Amino acid sequence: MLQLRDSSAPAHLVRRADYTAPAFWIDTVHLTFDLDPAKTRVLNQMTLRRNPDVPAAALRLDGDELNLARVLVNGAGTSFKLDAGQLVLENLPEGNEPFTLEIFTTCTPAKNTKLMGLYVSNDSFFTQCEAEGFRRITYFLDRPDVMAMFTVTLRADKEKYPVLLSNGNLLESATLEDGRHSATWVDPFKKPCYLFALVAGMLVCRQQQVVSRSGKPHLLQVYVRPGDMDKTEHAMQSLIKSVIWDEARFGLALDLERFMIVATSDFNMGAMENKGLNVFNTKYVLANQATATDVDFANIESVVGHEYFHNWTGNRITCRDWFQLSLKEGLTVFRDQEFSMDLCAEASARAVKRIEDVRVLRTVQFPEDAGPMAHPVRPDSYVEINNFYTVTIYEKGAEVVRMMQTLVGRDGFAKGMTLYFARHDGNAVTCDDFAQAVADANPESPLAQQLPQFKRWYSQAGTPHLAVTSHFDAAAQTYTLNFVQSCPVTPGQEAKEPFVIPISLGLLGAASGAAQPLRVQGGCQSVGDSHLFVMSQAQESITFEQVPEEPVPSILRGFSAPVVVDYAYTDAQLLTLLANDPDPFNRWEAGQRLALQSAIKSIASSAIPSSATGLNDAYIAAMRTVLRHPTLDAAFKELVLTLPSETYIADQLEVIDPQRIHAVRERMREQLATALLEDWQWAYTAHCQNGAYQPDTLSSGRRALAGMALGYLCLAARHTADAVWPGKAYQRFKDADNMTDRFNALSALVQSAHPLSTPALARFHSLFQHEELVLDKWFALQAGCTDRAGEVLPAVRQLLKHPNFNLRNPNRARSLIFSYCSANPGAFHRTDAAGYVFWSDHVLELDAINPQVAARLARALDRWKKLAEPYRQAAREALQRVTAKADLSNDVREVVSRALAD
Ligand code: B3K
Ligand code: ZN
Repeated sequence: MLQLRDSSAPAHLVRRADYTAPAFWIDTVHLTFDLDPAKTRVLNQMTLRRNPDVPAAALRLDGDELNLARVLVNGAGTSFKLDAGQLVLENLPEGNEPFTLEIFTTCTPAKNTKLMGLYVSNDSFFTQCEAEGFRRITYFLDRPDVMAMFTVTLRADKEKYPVLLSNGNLLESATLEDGRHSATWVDPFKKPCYLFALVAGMLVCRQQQVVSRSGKPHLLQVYVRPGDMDKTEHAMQSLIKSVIWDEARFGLALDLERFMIVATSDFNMGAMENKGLNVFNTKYVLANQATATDVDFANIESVVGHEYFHNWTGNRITCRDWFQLSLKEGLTVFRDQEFSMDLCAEASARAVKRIEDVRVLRTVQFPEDAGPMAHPVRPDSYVEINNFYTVTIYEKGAEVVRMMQTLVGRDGFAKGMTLYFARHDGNAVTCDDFAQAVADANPESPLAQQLPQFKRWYSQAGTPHLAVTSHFDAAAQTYTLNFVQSCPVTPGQEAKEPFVIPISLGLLGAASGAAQPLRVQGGCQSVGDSHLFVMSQAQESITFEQVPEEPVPSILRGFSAPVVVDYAYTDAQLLTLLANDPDPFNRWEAGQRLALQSAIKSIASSAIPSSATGLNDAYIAAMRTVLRHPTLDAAFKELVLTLPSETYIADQLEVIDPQRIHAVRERMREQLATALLEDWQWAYTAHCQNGAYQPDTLSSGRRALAGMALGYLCLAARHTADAVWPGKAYQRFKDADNMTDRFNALSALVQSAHPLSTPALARFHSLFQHEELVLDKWFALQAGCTDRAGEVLPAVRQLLKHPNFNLRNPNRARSLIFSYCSANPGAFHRTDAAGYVFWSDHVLELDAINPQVAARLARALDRWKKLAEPYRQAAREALQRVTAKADLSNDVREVVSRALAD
């Protein structure tokens, strides 16, 4: 038997420009698995034919860590060779007639710690094939533009693996001799191999039938480990809502008789949209009020939706090549965002969702776009495609789709989707094809008129900056806004061309704060209170007429484009926007700008942070007004009162001193805690009772605000030596009937370093020691603690030795190591470099187990070049230490070498 170990094949840059269609098509594939953790046998029987458009002598099939036993062409033995991981067949039948190819291999799922391909988790078998994991199961044309009809037969021990699942419909099942059984599944749709899945194990399921508009019944199933059934109701409800929404909003009905979700606790990412058999990280399936927070419930709804929506955007129409990844991911994130918003009962909850999405984009994607891993939404090259499942592909990609919707309108966008499916259903296509369909369905729209220029959003990396100045002409009663756009240099892209930027605008009266009616110069009539200005040149202006007094501009309402707006707002203007802007996004944004301006001033001043003024009285007063506001809802208040994160503040600065940023922000938190003491007391008391637990937006918002208030009250208590609020927090921690309130109370104690946090943490652990997902929270809270930041690393080191810690489980590794390295800058960036040494040790240790997870951790030092000394030099040394390792994975090597590149 030939053994091939080729995962350490030398790094090879894959370029979009080199795309060629495959030389062979695979029409059908029948896979037969004899499942055994130590040695699984895979028989792969395919029919293939040559692609007459791409003549080639040899068929090259991808493979990785497979043991090859036999190759037959049309039933007879044939010559073959193995070359750079590929199985190469040169003596194939000539002509365009189909031929059969049979390949027999074995693999070792029990030793698969990469969790790509076929692996074992808690004694069950799972697969993960996207992007290139199918080649770890059998030799294949592992590329998304090769779509085949799949039949899958699974054989396994009946007692250990009573449930045998694969894509599509169950054709037959049978009991075999020697205690084994089998099941054969047929997928009625052709699909690329990255959408293949199998699951085998001891699982139970919640199931429900739904009927689509056409009257067809569909069986929905959620499979989990026995013992987790009481945590499946929310995922099932989320799935039902997803089915209904996609049909109502886009006319996209479920095309399968059976749709299954299976949860596993060992998973590299959130979930995977395999056709008809989604595999999920337990984190995005399991929830009940005792173990999951409101945020968990909301995430489950959105991830279940996301994977379900892929059934059309990704599965029915897939990507021609992996450079087109955002074709399915950007579009599907946009769809899941719209789904979550459409489910909101109140308009304010929609705005809250939009703010949360933008916050992720700005705190994670903007830094990515300004760092060494910056890449266009449609990248031009990669070494390891797994490194490109990024916030740029997903979240910025979603913003690009959102801008299209803004430019063609909601109905126009729905028409675009319809045309996209009419043209491309069943095919593997490109981002160009999608944009073309939306434009063609809306020929009069600004999108259609400027399509080639609009598509620069796909090709140019970097976050555009919009410098805005204003001019008020009192005599003429005109108000002009001048816009100048620019985009910073990114790796491999020196010069940028102007983007098409939809800018939603409004004007408020400076004194009254009232929304001003808008009359655009050159336009014929009033356009109401809000105007969409579509900028396409490097510099452009817009003039409003009949403006009696100098107004306050509300720019980029709803965050209508993923850009940075630079406008020299005065504090007074921002206070006007914060109090009055009818656009809730910009209302929130005004508060963020005020806090940011104070933070930046304090960071730049020479005063030591503890005596720096930090937040001014006007800001504090404005926050009090928001907190006590009679009609704003609690979720929105909580967002306004949340200070910009350390990462977001850092992203605004040329040179980053993480300890100074941390100290300034902590000082601001103390100020908010003490200056608003009575207001927090009122807020807690007014929001802490919420009746029977429901994870709806309204009561989630109330719990979030009560949690924030309790956090600030415990922080304030530290300075006043007050024992009452920590005592109340401990009591609430003990008595809470739901995880949100319980965890918020625990956090309040931990984040204020109160002595009661020690018994509380111990109690929490003993209560939930058998709940993996809750233990993740326990680890993450301690690793992410921002108080007494210097003490976090020793605590993390201690927790590494905890019996519940397991580096092989990605959720656990993320909960401890990532929470420290990537989510706690004040504790991670130490002057003694110990945080970076810890980081490099763990990147290397994880790389030997699971390169994909290691490469994510490696990104924690992306922005090292912006660090002040001594951090910068120490970070460089840590990166160099990682690159010096000889047998580093391509995944990690690509990330660290891009970080170190000049
Ligand atoms: N498509 C998968 C992600 C696969 C990641 C591979 N490294 C989940 C999703 O985006 O829905
Ligand atoms: Zn996705």
